Amino acid sequence: MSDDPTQYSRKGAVGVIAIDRPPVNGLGHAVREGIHARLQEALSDPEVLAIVIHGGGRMFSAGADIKEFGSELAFTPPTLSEVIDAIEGAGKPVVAAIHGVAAGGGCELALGCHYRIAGIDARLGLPEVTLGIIPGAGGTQRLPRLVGVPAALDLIVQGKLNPAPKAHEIGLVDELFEGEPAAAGVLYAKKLITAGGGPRRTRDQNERVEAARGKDEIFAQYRKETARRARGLEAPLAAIDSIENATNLPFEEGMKAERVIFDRLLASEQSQAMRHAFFAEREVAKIPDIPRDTPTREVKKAGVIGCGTMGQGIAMAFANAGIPVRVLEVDQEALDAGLEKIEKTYDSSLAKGRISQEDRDLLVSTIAGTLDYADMADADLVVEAVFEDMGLKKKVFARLDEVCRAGAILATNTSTLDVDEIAAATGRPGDVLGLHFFSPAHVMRLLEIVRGDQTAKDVVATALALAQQLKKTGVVVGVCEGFVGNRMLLAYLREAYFVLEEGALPQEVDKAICDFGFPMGPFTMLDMAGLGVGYLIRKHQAARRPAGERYSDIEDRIVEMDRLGQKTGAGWYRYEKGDRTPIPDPEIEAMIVETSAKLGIERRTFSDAEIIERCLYPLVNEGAKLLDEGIAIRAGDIDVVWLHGYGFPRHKGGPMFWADTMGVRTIYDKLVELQAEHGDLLAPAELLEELAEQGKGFADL
Ligand code: T1G
Ligand code: NAD
Repeated sequence: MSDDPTQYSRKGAVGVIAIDRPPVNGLGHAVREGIHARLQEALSDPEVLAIVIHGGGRMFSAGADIKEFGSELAFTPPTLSEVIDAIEGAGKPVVAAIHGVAAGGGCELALGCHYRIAGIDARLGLPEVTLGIIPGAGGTQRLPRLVGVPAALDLIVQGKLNPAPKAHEIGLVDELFEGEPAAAGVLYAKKLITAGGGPRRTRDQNERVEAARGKDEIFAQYRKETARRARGLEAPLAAIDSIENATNLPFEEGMKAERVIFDRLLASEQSQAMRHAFFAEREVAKIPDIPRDTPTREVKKAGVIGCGTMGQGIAMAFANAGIPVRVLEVDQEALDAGLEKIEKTYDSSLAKGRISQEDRDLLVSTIAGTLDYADMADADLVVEAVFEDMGLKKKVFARLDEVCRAGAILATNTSTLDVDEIAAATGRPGDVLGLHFFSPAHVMRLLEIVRGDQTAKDVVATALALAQQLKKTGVVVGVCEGFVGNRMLLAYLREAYFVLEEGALPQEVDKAICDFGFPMGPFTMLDMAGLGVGYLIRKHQAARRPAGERYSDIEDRIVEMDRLGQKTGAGWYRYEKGDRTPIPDPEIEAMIVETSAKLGIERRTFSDAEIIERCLYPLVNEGAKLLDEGIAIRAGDIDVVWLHGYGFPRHKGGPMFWADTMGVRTIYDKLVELQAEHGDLLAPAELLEELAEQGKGFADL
């Protein structure tokens, strides 16, 4: 075995197998082969009375090597199930010593061992459903035998990693340890030998599955909740089926059934989409001209200018990451109002039991208010979040340029404005970039990192590191109006408005988009975000709109009726007091119908498929333009922006991945058709045309 990422050593009567395949000890073919061979070595060594398996580097194992999926190697013997069966059937006790993470196949490997010990800060779980599959090497059959059906359902169907103390509590782990896994494993194995502890096959421990045999109500109830929570996802429901099999079928039959389900899901579009999302999320941090080891600047103190909707959330994002932050406002009244809202938000988290009183007090004390720019002098990074007005933002940046220390990073949270023009208001454009948070900023995971023409590489690298610190997904984008997310959003909304003028109603469009997999449709989303920001942006754009270009003013008229959405109890829909359920409003429907008449448009019905085409194809088309212009580095980055910032369904992989599943040719042809009918706003992007003609997709870029 030339490429053997496993090592074997003996510590007295204990044989030690170490997995050493950075970065995450993925159980690719070479690793499986190595473990299998080392196991035979230990089993055939008469001196060895017990065996320990542990991982090298930062974890036990992240499971099957996802990169091998779709290649022959994934199923070249020994398969993972064969390796696990060999361990389980061993005549000597085998101990899994887990540190860092044991996920998926890594956890299944441990389930096949006779004993499991885990580092106090380790995490264990079977997150396969997050990849659109189910555990495929016995996880759905062995886990319920160890922890019982309810705990197994929670772990597998929700796909979360459990902290080791919890894993110990439910019986997944036999003992917790501190320190090195190899040493802890050997110590435990020696105790076993002394105590005469022998092999203990998980497959034989049937008590806990028998306890749930025939209790269909457990599974029926879980299916009901899961169908609601994981709307449209195949894997979570399939996992319930497989766990139910564990209670009703003999082990081997349950294993066979698990394999059938696994293979079906592995080939599914949903799983391909979710695996794409997994790797796309990891690719976003790789910037072609900025090496991963580029030194970053320290961000230990932060500042925020403006404590409105975004300023409050941004300040809380810093505080939640343990970074002390000062917020500056125009006057005491505005400052007090902003700080009060922050306290209220933490108080509601306290009331919901999400944080303790102590945490609440600490977080609130991490945020301080000021009216004095001098208090920004020692900040390492300042984020501006004042009104969306270029003149005002330039004034703020000029002031920050005067007071902030050399080397401080100055960021703007603008949604649409030109970051280079803002940077030019300072004498240090290399230290300026956009940090585009999404509302609510302390919750939404996406952070668009807007790289200006002169933004220094270490500033971009620092922003990427900061995104991780704030538990956000940072995506680097170039400067253009609306950057990646909002620019595509505008194309999507534009067509949604036009579809209303041509015959659909808000609730029909929202239903089609919801059924597609979004958490909500455009009109419910607009009412939730507030119609004010969009109105200002459209007013701002009006001056530059080409004469004669089609424009729908329905939403402007709604805003001018002081209907700003949920916060005013009415927008596209109306809302009962204290209730966020959108209620179709005849007044708005009448306004839409009257608009069609005024425009001379004969209204018609729209199928859900037509609504999807009309709203999502232009969104993809705008994505293609953004790739062409180099505003987005990769198609996968655009997918990550939409998955984390706009609720694009993960089981569709993101707009660009979805476009490939639809076929770029299909989308191109449809856009050509729509352009002929509705005008050049729907003209296909050059890149889309190129790919269509070459029979390629965005994945080929
Ligand atoms: N296979 C291949 N590559 C993987 C991988 C895996 N399982 N897990 C991580 N990587 C790569 C990742 O792309 C990145 O690469 C690097 O490792 C560091 O990852 C039969 C079939 C373990 C919690 O779902 O959740 O087992 O970008 O940045 O933040 O039932 O990685 O550096 O080139 O995420 O410290 C089930 C997936 C597989 C766990 C660590 N396993 N991994 O997080 O590092 S299916 C999972 C994670 C399975 C069996 C089935 C996380 C992590 P690069 P990272 P991290
Ligand atoms: P907002 O109106 O809620 O808050 C702006 C705050 O800035 C107000 O509290 C105001 O008092 C303060 N302010 C104004 N002039 C100031 C000055 N000279 N010095 C200090 N403070 C000043 O607006 P918002 O929604 O928080 O938006 C802020 C910025 O974030 C805008 O650029 C907007 O485009 C952008 N943004 C908004 C959203 C969103 O969903 N609301 C999302 C992303 C980005």
